[in-house]
Amino acid sequence: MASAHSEPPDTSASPAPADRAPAIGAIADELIALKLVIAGGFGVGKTTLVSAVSEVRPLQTEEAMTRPSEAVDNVSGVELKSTTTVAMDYGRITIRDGLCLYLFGTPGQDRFWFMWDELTAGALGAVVLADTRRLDDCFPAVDYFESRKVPFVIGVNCFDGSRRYTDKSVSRALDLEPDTPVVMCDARDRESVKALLISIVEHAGERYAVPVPAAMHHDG
Ligand SMILES: Nc1nc2c(ncn2[C@@H]2O[C@H](COP(=O)(O)OP(=O)(O)O)[C@@H](O)[C@H]2O)c(=O)[nH]1
Ligand SMILES: [Mg+2]
Repeated sequence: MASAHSEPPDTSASPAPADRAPAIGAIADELIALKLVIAGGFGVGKTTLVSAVSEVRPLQTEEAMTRPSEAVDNVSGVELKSTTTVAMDYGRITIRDGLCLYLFGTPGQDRFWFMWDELTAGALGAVVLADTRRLDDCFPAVDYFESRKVPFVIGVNCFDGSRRYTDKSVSRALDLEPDTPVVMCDARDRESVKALLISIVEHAGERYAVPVPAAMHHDG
């Protein structure tokens, strides 16, 4: 049987400076818990994504949308959306033995901006979900993470019937830094979301120049 754990982290190299990044390589044999933020515009599929992969019953704070909030939250282009996340989504997924990802969804509505700093504190990175029919909606999240140097990937949630774009054209349209990955996904599909989450862990690992644990070798 091929071992997925054959490469212990090289501890002989000089240790990473303490002020650099979460020491994700240093504790490869122990439980690693990483925090990820799931961001993106209103109705893009954040709650759906967290629910699709979470092993714990996602803590959701969906509320039926009231008439007064309809005026505040822009629902144009978001079909059949009758609930809204009033605070945040929370979920957990085990990628392999010993590697757990904790997911924190941002509230989509502009009036909850004040929560983003709290949510992002201590996060390894972020996923910005995008809907190509409303690409502009993810600009604020892209700006937020770029300006704070938080590694992120774009997850293009491919809604049924929406036009397909290449990762390059999405990257150009959002004016992303060239190394920011763009990953096509289906927020309803566990394996698709898992692949998206692995891509952010790997991207953050490269960004921080920390050996990403053999953890990333996953079986299906
Ligand atoms: N067809 C399709 N519908 C989706 C997908 N992702 C989310 N939805 C639907 O889009 C609506 C908004 O999703 P939601 O997760 O609440 O968005 P949020 O505001 O970002 O949390 C819900 O009715 C979902 O069922 C998808 O990938 N395909
Ligand atoms: Mg939501």
